[in-house]
Amino acid sequence: MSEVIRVVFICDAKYVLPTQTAIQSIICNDKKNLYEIFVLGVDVENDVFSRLSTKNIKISFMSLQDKYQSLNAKHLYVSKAALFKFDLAEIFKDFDKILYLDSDMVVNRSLKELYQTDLSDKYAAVVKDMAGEKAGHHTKMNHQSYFNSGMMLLNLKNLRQDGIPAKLLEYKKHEVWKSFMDQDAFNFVFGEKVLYVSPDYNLMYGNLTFSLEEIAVYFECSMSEMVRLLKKPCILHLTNRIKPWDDIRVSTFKNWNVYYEKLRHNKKLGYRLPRKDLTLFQKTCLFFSSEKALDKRYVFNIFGFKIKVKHRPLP
Ligand SMILES: [Mn+2]
Repeated sequence: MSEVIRVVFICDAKYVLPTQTAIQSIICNDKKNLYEIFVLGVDVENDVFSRLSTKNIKISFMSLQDKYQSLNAKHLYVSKAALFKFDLAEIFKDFDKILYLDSDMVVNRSLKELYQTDLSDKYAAVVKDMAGEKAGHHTKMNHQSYFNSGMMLLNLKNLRQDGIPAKLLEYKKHEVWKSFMDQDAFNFVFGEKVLYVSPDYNLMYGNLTFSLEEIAVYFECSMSEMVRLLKKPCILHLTNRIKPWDDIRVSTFKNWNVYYEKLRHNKKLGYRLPRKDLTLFQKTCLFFSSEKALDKRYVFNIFGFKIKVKHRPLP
């Protein structure tokens, strides 16, 4: 019997839809391996996740707020979501390993290969954060590298052994660093006891505002390999400042919308979601229109006919 792939998402009220879409993307790309997906709700009461379970993928929803009420008061500088994230090794006491994923992600392939990564004595398998490193986030903690905490294959056993959850909470002493609060905490506390894996497993599209050559050199892979990864990474991290569920114009919309459409048509969801992309009619109008702003009313002429098109306002 193959190993169960355990995945955890932390979801606040604003991220219900992105979390459902991320889960849908996992469902679409692995019909074979067994998964247990946990959604930890932060101020989310409604379980709109477990109903999406399939033959091989069991989804559970947990709302843990009570346990953290007192903690939260003591750690004013840390969000509730970060408290959960710091405490994953304690929340999942019975497991030795779990894959933490941000909700602003889509998965384009099976997670089996990543999940089987041998962590040995490391705390986590992570991907380097090129933008963070170029901005020098690692230098303030005297580290050689800086990783993104949106995808972490966590070695829960070692984290518990070394009392890491408590150390992550203690990190609030460094609140002066402000930016990337929880990401800095993970970098600071994990130190360099992390295993760097391919950017295939956390491709931060919105952050990679560098030339293809720079990116390939940074991640130590060939240009052609980098092109392949950029086209369809195993895990696409929607790090754009504007998210595809808010605006269809962002570069990652196309990839994200594949799974959003599957979710929309998933009968188990039990309610109707609005379509996000343009209708064929709107696309045709746009093709003939000289103006490309999508959130306006267009008036233009085709063979002398005056045509008005009003785009749906972006949700
Ligand atoms: Mn993220």
